[in-house]
Amino acid sequence: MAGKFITLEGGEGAGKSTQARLLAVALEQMGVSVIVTREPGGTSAAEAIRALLLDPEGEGWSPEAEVLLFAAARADHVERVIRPALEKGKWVLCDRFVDSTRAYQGGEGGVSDADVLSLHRIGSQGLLPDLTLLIEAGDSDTAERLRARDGDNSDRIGGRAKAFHEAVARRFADIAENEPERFVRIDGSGTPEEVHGRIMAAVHDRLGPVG
Ligand code: T5A
Repeated sequence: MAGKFITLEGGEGAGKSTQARLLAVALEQMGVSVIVTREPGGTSAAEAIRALLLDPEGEGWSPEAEVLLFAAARADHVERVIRPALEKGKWVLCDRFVDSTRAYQGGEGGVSDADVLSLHRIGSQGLLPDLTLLIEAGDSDTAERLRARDGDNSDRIGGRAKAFHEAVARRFADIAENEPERFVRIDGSGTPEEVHGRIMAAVHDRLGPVG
């Protein structure tokens, strides 16, 4: 596959979507053909699964059912959008991917990392990004950003307890430390432009000259 696959990971409000957009603009200015997509979602079927998973009024799912739904949404997304784009030489920027399942449903979420990765192998042929940017912003920064944007409205997973989100952050950090060849940890504090500067430095460092 000729294109590059970059994922952005981190907790709610870390700035993933903002940074995906800024990175896409910068890459396009360098002559790279880019698509920006997200998980759960990215295809009509996967967006339907997203609605089932995140509906704050929904009954909720067992950890096992939840992990299967994320894997099913991802399988469709990989088959219909991500692989075809990479095969055409496009760069794919994806807001969350399998590492979110490992961090949220794995560990504290109740499903083993080995099981999450097995489902990923079955559903998505184990596709892994060329580069994963883990954006880490402090609790006070993210709480303020989310309050300003969402008020009291959060989705079913985003609305879980603080301890759950702290465990997710630790789990992301552990995964990144164990897979240093794929991950770069990005300081998510400061202005969006400052974070973008750190991301561009990481992309050049890991993927070489662009364009
Ligand atoms: N989930 C997902 C799982 O449990 N398992 C999985 O496998 C997957 C794929 C998805 C939910 O599903 C869970 C995780 C999530 O709970 P989502 O809405 O797609 O939900 O994801 P969130 O991470 O919740 O999305 P957010 O939009 O809340 O976070 P982002 O994308 O990290 O943040 P962003 O860029 O939208 O920024 C948030 C706000 O802050 C501002 C932005 O303008 C925006 O208003 N902002 C900044 N403000 C000041 N300084 C900066 N540097 C800023 N950067 C952004």
